[in-house]
Amino acid sequence: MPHVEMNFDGLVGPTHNYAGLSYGNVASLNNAKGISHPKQAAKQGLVKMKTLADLGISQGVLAPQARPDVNVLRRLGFTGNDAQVINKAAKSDPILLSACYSASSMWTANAATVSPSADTADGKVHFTPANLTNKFHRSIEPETTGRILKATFNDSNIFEHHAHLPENDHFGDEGAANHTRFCEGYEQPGVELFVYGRHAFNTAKPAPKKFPARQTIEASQAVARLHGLDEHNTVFALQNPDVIDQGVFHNDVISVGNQNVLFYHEQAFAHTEQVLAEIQRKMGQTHMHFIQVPTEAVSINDAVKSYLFNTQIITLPNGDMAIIAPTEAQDNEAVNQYLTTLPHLNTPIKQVKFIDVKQSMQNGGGPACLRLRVALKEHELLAINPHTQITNNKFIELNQWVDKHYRDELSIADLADPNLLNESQTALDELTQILQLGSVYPFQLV
Ligand code: SUG
Repeated sequence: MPHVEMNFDGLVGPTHNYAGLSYGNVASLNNAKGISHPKQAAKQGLVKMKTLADLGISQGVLAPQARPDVNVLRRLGFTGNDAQVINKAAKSDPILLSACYSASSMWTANAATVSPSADTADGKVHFTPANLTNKFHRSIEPETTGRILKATFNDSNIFEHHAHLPENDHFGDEGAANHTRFCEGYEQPGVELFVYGRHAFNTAKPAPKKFPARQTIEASQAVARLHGLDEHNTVFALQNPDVIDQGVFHNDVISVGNQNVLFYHEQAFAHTEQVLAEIQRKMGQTHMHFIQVPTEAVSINDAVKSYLFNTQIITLPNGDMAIIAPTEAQDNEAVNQYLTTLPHLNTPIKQVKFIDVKQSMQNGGGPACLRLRVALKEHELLAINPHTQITNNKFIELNQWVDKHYRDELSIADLADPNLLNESQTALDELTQILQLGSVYPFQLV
């Protein structure tokens, strides 16, 4: 196997809950305060990883974050031992407590932006954790994300890890959710598409009116600079502000790419023709397949509900592409009809596979949100921490670990229970041994 694009899925953490924290994300708001099922959520995620591994795709796992984040609660003035901090926060600000409990790090498309070595000036694979400034519960992820990435890609001759961008909305960065890469073969130089929702320093430019644009062009440009990309291998595209206002809070809710394919909704970008022309020009000899889904086939509302574009397009070992869609896409009549015809159109996509990630979907996280893509050459693949790869044994071991530590159900009221912190820390401490990550969590660093 000379080169691959690996998917690193986020393992759903033990405190998975529905707190309604993401204004602009329709599913998160609709399911606010519902009962969550952490054990089922983690198992759905593991089955997804195993399904891809069984299809012949290299699959890895990224550890979740330690929650609740008691250090943040302390920074915000809650005092005493861990149990007292939680008790006090539960009484005086339960919404803040739920934010500090969020298992949102499962959506590893937001963990970082990754540029493969074929694209970067120094020939290293570059990682920049996303600062996620737009949502408080997510803005507390990047430091631990950085440590988990370093423990997973732990060879500094091969992997370059940057600090997350300055923590201000001007540099709001949501990572790979707004980034996709086109290439002929994964090991060959590609073109990286950065999609942004607004200009921070130039407020005269178009921007959504209702929901926030989480990604700025300033952030996208900074990441490209850090990664040693330049004009010839980058395209910056403005997301259509009107669709952000309809619930498309990340570009990966409205478009997805793989190799020479861009699968996108007609309304995804502000200047579609220009964007497509620039991608094709920069791809040179490689013929791009631009698969446009018209509004008359699938409305924005159906796209947002079904996550048709939050699918993973993967290249199977035989060279065909498959689309991995959530079962919600099958349940939606218009979308299911579209997906039934897609393999018969003249495109590289030949198969559709549905997977059940409902627990994540109810917080607005589909198959593509749950994974971070890392294109790797053979020697780079060998340099990854091998314990983070999903094999049959690792799948069994992680399922046993979930069975041992996770609750079946969690309500928002349950978050007031300090035992949940102990359970979570015990589980994660054991996980760092299973994945051989060393000490990555704040509670392990003291
Ligand atoms: O940031 N939901 C996440 C979903 C992220 C999806 N990622 C991508 N599209 N790549 C978010 O909005 C909801 C948490 C809550 O409400 O409990 C949440 O954080």
